[in-house]
Amino acid sequence: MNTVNSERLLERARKSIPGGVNSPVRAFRGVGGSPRFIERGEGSRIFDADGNSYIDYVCSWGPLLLGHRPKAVIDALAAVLATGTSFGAPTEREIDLAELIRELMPSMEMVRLVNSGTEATMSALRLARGFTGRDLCVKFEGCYHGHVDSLLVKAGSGVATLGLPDAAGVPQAFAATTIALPFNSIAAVEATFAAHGGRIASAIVEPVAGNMGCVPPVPGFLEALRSLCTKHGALLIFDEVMTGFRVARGGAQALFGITPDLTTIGKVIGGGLPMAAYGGRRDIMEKIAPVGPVYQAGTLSGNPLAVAAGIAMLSHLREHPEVYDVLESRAAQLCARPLEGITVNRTGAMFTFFFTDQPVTDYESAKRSDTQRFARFFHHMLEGGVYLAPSQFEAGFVSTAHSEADIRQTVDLAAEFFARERR
Ligand code: KE4
Repeated sequence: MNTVNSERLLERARKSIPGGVNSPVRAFRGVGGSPRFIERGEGSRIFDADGNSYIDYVCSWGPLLLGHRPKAVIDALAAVLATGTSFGAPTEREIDLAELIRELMPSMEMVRLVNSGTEATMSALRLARGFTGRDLCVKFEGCYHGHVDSLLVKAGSGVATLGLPDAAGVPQAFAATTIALPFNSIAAVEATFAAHGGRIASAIVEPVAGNMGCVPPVPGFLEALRSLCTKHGALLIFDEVMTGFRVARGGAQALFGITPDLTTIGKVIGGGLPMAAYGGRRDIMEKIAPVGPVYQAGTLSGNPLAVAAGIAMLSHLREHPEVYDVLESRAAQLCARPLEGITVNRTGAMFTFFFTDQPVTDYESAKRSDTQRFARFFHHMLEGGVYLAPSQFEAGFVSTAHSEADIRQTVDLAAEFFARERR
């Protein structure tokens, strides 16, 4: 496969942009080799600077539930461009989108639009502290909630001990406000609330983890988290930036029947434009400025272009619930064939092929995957025209634009890899 132009562009990009990318995972550090510079997308496919085409299972890391350039979104953007790009003042569209979000995710009684998932989670954490008057937050190892200082932490020396910085530049004092626990460990959550219950402002969780690879909750885990938060007066925050409107139209909270106090959403609600939101119980959200004392702001929050794309996306999902039957069917077809030495985790249209023959239920078990073998698989697929997430510890995504033929082509290409390994 000719990648001369991508390689040349990477060399040029590195002179002006750290690693040549505007987000680290895009640099292919997890799999080696040189990232492809993408020129355009259409439906289920992306096309790189050398004219190579790929069936895309990254889908911009989740936003493109309807594939690249869905007509509804493109038409909405064309129309709004005629009116302007930003006003820094309230617009009716923002009300329309907030009402749509509330309709599809009723636990979000009030909504504040922001520009990224990181902004949404950072704001939700601050709001939880402001509402409860407490400082501590519980998170789970392997879950990623954006590059919020206090969430870039790793577990302390033992369960229920305060976190340690997990990235340069994060002060110990910030990390010490967070307790990082094993995902899916009810015992760890119980021990932590027993030790610190009265000091915990919130517990934030990806209800289906996507950022260690796809790891669904074990039965009872989310329920335990819900009841312990209620018992100790802490707020349960569902970070549905990835799962929202993807694993079900109402998100993981609808799928599992759990009502969080706050929810963060993003990705799908922007349809590929920079858009995210946080929201939840009215009594909590009314603590947010200008109504309440918890400050949060944003120049481009509720931006007309992003809001127009979001309204188009969510309106389509509201009017076409059959979308979720298509997503389920395509993803099930993709993950159906048992593969030697592979554990496939999937919830709806998000999935991960872990290169281990053991179950993957948390970050420790995910890390047992053979990342070298995954990297060989990744490049086999890339060379064959299938674009997977360039890391074992990421989720893959199916869109409604993925055809049965796309899935068959993908499954057959993967089978070639495993057959070749056996030779
Ligand atoms: P952003 O700030 O990247 O918009 O959202 C952060 C975020 C928050 N919560 C969850 C559950 C997320 O998955 C994310 C971002 N996800 C990554 C994918 N692993 C985005 C890809 C990237 O970092 O380039």
